[in-house]
Amino acid sequence: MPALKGHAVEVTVGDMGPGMVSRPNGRVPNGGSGGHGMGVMSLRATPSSVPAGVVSLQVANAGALLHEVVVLPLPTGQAAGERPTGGDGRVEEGGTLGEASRSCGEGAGEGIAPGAMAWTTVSLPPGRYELVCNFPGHYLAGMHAELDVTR
Ligand SMILES: [Cu+2]
Repeated sequence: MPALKGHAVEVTVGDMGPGMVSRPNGRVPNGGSGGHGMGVMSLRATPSSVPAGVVSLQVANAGALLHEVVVLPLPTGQAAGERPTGGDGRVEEGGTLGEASRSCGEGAGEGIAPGAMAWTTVSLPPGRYELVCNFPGHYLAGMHAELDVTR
């Protein structure tokens, strides 16, 4: 990965792997509902708050499935995870500010392979943002995190 500009945000995406969603009793450990039988997935960003300006997202896929990270504005009064999903299990991507979905590369691609990294550099004004994985069902399975940009 090349040296990235601006404030770095490390993002780790993950899932419990396909083995965890096909158990004989059809239940997911820890009682997670997991939406659409996709199991429990996660998206974590560190730090969760950065100063306004140039921000570089460095995404590591620690899971067993393809993932991505899309940056969306978070409307006033809405928390991460509250975005409505359509029948395709995805959220609206209107107003997307950036995306990291290219294995071992920058910007938009076909998804980040298991074990691979991806990155993107965006310029963010102060505000609240949500990082999401918009592969079908992944948002409902827990792949969202708030990112706050301060003045
Ligand atoms: Cu995902």
